Amino acid sequence: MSSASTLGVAVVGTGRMGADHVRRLATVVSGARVAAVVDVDPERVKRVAATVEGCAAYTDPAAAMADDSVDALLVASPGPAHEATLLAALDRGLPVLCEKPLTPDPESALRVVAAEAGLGRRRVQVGFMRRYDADYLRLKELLAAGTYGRTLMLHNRHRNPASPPGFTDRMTVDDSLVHEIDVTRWLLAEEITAVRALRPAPSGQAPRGLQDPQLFVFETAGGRLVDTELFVNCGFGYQVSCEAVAERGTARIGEDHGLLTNTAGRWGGEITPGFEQRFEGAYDRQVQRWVDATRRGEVEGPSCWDGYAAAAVCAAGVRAQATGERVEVALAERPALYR
Ligand code: ISE
Repeated sequence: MSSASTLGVAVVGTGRMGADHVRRLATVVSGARVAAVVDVDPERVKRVAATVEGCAAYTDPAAAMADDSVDALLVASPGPAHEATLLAALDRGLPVLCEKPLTPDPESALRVVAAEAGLGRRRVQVGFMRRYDADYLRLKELLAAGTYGRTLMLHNRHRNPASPPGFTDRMTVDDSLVHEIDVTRWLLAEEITAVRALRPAPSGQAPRGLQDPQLFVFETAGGRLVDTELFVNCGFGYQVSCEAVAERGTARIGEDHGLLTNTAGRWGGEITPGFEQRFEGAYDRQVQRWVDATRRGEVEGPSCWDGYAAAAVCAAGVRAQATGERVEVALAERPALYR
């Protein structure tokens, strides 16, 4: 580390998530400083760098990696740019927290897995932040303890108020459903083996050409079934919930409304407007834990294998979406590093 006291982080990509991580590293997380920011847009990167004292601005990740004050990378650039950045970082032995997706397809994700496995030690953590959400952690603990017997099914709901411009059917899988894919693998501790995609009557609020809502069904290696309603233009707020059905009980998270009001003959509460608010605590915990582990010279959390496995299920999901058929997931052999 360049400074004994803090981890110098280069944030690669300063769009919606990247800018939020810059703010988080600069004002919320302890033990780190934003040493550099990188973006292909030279104006935007200068603007973001100016918000943090002593922060350098680059338009090329390689230049940031060569900067002596940079000890680690937080990658939040668009998915297709991840592979080149990750391979260069692995080449230099730099620790990385990489926003999901690891890469947008299983082939490139497998190349990253192979590069890290070749080093013989983990360097990369993938930003599946739901694993750091207090409610998901409680659910994981309950299911792992087996208190209600074996888990048989999961019912997920994933609703966004509106999809960003240019959002495609494929992105509903790669950007949105990918969270339920990771949560399923993590909560049930087994791989997803097949995917089906169903199309209910489309909402009139969906942008032209986008199938919305959708219903996905996963089968897992242990014969469990997991369904997910994905509705990315629901219009009313951001809602993510998960109900686990076990042999002797059920458990549900994501229904809490925070402040409840009673007035004028009605009771009510508020729905979070977006994922930054809903998962604020999870993002903070994820980045703090990454900084702490990195300063100890360790890597924890979701691995490149998790990123690859999610990409493989996404590929099956996209085919299921296009064909209407049940599609089996093709998974490579898991390298020893990730067993
Ligand atoms: C976005 O990229 C995210 O990661 C959010 O968590 C998810 O809810 C949203 O649907 C995605 O577009």
